[in-house]
Amino acid sequence: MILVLAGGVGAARFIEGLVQVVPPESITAVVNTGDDMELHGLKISPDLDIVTCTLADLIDRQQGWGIIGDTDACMSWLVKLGGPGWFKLGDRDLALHIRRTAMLRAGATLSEVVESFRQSLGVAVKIMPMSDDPVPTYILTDLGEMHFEEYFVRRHAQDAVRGVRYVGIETARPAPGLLELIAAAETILIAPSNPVVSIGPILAIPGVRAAIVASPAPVITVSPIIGGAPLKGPAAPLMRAMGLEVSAVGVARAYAGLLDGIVIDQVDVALAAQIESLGMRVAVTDTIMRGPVEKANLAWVALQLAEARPAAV
Ligand code: FO1
Repeated sequence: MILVLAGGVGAARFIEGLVQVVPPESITAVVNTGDDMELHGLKISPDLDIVTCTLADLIDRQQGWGIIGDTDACMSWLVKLGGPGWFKLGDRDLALHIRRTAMLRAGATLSEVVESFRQSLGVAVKIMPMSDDPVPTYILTDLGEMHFEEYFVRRHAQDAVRGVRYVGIETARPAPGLLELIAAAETILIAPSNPVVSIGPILAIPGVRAAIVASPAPVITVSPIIGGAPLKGPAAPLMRAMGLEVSAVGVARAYAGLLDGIVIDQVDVALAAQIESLGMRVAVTDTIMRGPVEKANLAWVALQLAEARPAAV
């Protein structure tokens, strides 16, 4: 079984590559819930929905989130009635949040909701949240602390980042079965997601990092930073705020102590020696997932790097 630590858009695309290389049933995606929030009285789980809907081939591929061909009739009325309009929720997308909120209110856990949606939408890859406990990510700015989505979507990541806080992380429990999956995994992949606000929360769940260190599985990541910048999203200011250089080297350091290998983009080939000196293997390839072929190649290279373990001494 291959375990993938996943954020949103980049992770979903990477898993679309994996399913071309190994059976989908052999993959379990552990997804960040730090972006989760309540809006319009609804429980919203952006990364879980992005991964689930991408793998169901229902995602709006141009945006990377939301449902393909969705409409915004309800959203326009929500705004007309004085509701917040900064987080775009399509009519079909809203069904996910309405159904999730109803199930949670009826006593279901987030894991149960995710499993129910996965089956309803016909996704073969197993999907689970990192935790069933709320662990919202807050960004500390000069205006005070705000939820990550307020920082990123509402305020367009314009505020200087003074700190990042995973609220409730101290008492958050790994999702049921997660620690066992980590121990049983034959390979652990850290998807090309934001190291600070997508992968960071997963690794910060008490017990997760130690379980990964104790696991015999090789741990491989794919750098989401290419040529000193992410393709999309606020990884640069967030990595800088955490004292991480915005490069493939910074990504290698972000997961220090966990990695057996990292896949970096060909534009960063000059960084390979420096990263290897950190004690991990490096593979260099085209990491920009333009289409299915590039996604499959990237997944294949990552799995090859996992298997290229040094001969047992
Ligand atoms: N991102 C935006 O930049 N603007 C939006 O209006 C927006 C709405 C949205 C609705 C549902 C959903 O699942 C994701 C949505 N996202 C939106 C994406 C999301 O903010 C980020 O991509 C993730 O939280 C980061 O991985």
